[in-house]
Amino acid sequence: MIDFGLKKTGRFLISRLPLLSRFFRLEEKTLEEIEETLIQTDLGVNLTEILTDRLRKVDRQENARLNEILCEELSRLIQPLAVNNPVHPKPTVILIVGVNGTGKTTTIGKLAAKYKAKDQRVLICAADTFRAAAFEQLHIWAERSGVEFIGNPQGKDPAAIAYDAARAAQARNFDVLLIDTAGRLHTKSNLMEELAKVKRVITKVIPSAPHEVWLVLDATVGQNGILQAREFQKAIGVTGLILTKLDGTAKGGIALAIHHELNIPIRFLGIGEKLTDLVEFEPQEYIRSLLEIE
Ligand SMILES: Nc1nc2c(ncn2[C@@H]2O[C@H](COP(=O)(O)OP(=O)(O)O)[C@@H](O)[C@H]2O)c(=O)[nH]1
Ligand SMILES: [Mg+2]
Repeated sequence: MIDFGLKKTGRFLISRLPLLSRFFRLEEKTLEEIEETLIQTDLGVNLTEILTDRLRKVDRQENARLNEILCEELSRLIQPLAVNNPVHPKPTVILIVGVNGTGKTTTIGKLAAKYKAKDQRVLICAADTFRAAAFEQLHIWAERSGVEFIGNPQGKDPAAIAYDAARAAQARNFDVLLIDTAGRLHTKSNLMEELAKVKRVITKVIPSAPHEVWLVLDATVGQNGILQAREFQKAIGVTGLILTKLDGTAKGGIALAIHHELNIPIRFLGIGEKLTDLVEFEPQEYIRSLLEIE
């Protein structure tokens, strides 16, 4: 079974649903218990309601395992979303955006290592000029993952830094350019304007770029992540999501809520602080792991 960082969520579900994995008959009281428990894993009200409605209709005479019924119904509700242009021209430019502290810089380090392991030449760019330590933090991740790094510790203009990075990636034939950005400015509209500007200058250098804009969301903030995603989507457009810190929460239902509510594919999950703690999201496997089904 793939490790999606769901130990805590799985354990929570098992402890709250003593009937899980045993034979039972669906009764109204059980359904309410299931509903409450699912909401507590941050599966969201909408998805939970649809799910319990379906469970209500399951033939009550039929004996079945609760987690298997849940798995079957959830799997039907959660279908894979098409990924935006899976094959991109070189250099593939990926802009990483998100609120402060969600794990952008860490995730870039992990992504860099992943691409490098596939023999890709990777350049990572520090375009977060707001946070004082951002340059050095990304530099350390570049060394850890063994990829090239570009930035300007004195730089004040993220668009200028991103511009130089796009030029360098093109001139030096990199396969992938990952750009780190700020998650906080004096105001939200400042941040969105800055990100839009970064996006524009990249397009100036490479007309088809950025090929991806990935939004990093912290799984522990729960439903708030959905609001963040809507804001970023509206302001700059998002082609994929990365959900971090799943290892630290019993609210692993949030990935499915996000998948259900937003029409944006989740690409990766962060399941720890180490270089290798990043896995590709696969909805069906995720549901099985969530419900502790082998
Ligand atoms: N447990 C856990 N911690 C993470 C994960 N991803 C990032 N972090 C931690 O979250 C904190 C903020 O990460 P950072 O990359 O600096 O966030 P940024 O502000 O978005 O760039 C750091 O302490 C990271 O180690 C994850 O998947 N799991
Ligand atoms: Mg950062």
